[in-house]
Amino acid sequence: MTQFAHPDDIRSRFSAAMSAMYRTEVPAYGTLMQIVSDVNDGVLAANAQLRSDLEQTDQLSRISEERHGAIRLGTPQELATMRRLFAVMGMQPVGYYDLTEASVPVHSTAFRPVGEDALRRNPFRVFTSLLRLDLISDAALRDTAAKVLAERQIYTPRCLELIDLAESQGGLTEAQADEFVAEALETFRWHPEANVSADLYQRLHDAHRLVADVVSFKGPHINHLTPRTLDIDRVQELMPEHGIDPKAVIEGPPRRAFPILLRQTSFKALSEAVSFDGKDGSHTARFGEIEARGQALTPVGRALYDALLTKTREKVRPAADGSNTDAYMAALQETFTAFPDTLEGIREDSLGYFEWSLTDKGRANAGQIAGLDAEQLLAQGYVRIDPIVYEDFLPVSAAGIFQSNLGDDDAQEFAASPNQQRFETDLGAKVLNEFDHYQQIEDASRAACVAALTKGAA
Ligand code: OOG
Ligand code: NI
Repeated sequence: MTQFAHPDDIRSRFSAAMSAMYRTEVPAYGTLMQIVSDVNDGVLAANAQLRSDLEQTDQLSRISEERHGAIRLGTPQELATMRRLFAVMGMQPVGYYDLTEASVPVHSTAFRPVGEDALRRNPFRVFTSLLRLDLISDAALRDTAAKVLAERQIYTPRCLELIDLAESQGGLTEAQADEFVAEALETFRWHPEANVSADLYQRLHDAHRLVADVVSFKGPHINHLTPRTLDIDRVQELMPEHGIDPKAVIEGPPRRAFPILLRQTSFKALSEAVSFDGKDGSHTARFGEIEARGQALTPVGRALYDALLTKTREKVRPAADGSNTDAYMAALQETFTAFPDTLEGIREDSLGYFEWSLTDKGRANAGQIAGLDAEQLLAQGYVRIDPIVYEDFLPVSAAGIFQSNLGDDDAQEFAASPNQQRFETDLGAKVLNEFDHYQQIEDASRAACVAALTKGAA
């Protein structure tokens, strides 16, 4: 019997390799990692309750490991192969995001580990977008772009062989896994030589900056890597002191006692030297981002979140130059007073998902309880509930991140046109519905607690 490397382990190696590569490509990322790590240490030292909660739920070790990245692909074939590549490291497509809503001509999914054990081992995920050339109005340009994309091969030949091998063998040996990580990394590398002439680059750029970013290069360079921080407001504040210029506002919900969903901020894209058929030029695409993750919301909670965010933006639209940041943040805070900020309140209104686990008292009484249901077991301290962490993304936030590094001068508008079916056909699989998934985690954890405690049920 051959011993295969565990997909979680391959993902950890890949995530570390990607982080090391990005650090050399984008030095400000290294600086940001250092700020985040210092702030996280400070928060944990000052907040014993948070440290203990993270320890209890076995999440402490993943915090410093935690990051996501993002790429933008050009063709359905590239997307379908990317799905197979990520599957080798235990990452599945979760969720469908339509970015045309925000005038960005892509639709996306997040490849990520599913299931608690895999997330604990390493939660690395990649927000993956597919360009929608069909939305480009200039037909000649569209055809030219399609031709350029059809001719490129973003995967190394050995990477493709190893994906085939992983599928046919049912895994990769340790040595093959190491080779796979090195080969897969090549796809995400920055290439300073463009695939197109300076003239074509300009035409693509005029259609939409994002089109130029996808079509002009040999591969889908990783465009950011995002560490998770325990205090995003503090990191936002510290960035300028370290020579990093953050975007004006933190996307997502306001600061809360019980964080929900996702808060994100980024720093502006770098201008990088590019050679277009030997002619010197530049391109801005790659940037840095940080995020803070809170509780996953139910469809009811999410609807309330969306409504309150819309209401806030009707009052104050955050300006990219930061001129009304304080007014926006104040309006956000004010509007969100309508969203309960206690665990009881969130649970009472069925706004968020919770994970159930045994307390010390519960473990001491395993298999000995009769006649109590889950709520009674909770009330009597045999079990505890903790918010389930939101592992996904937010379209409005993603749009804000896209926009902040596309510049504020992009004129072309697109009508919203979600097309999940088309996306799934191109992907070659259905995306997992994130709400169903969180619901399953909650239900399974509650059932497991009841079973572990109940007399004669174990
Ligand atoms: C992806 C932007 C979305 C996030 O964290 O919401 C994203 C991109 O710019 O390609 O990464
Ligand atoms: Ni991101």
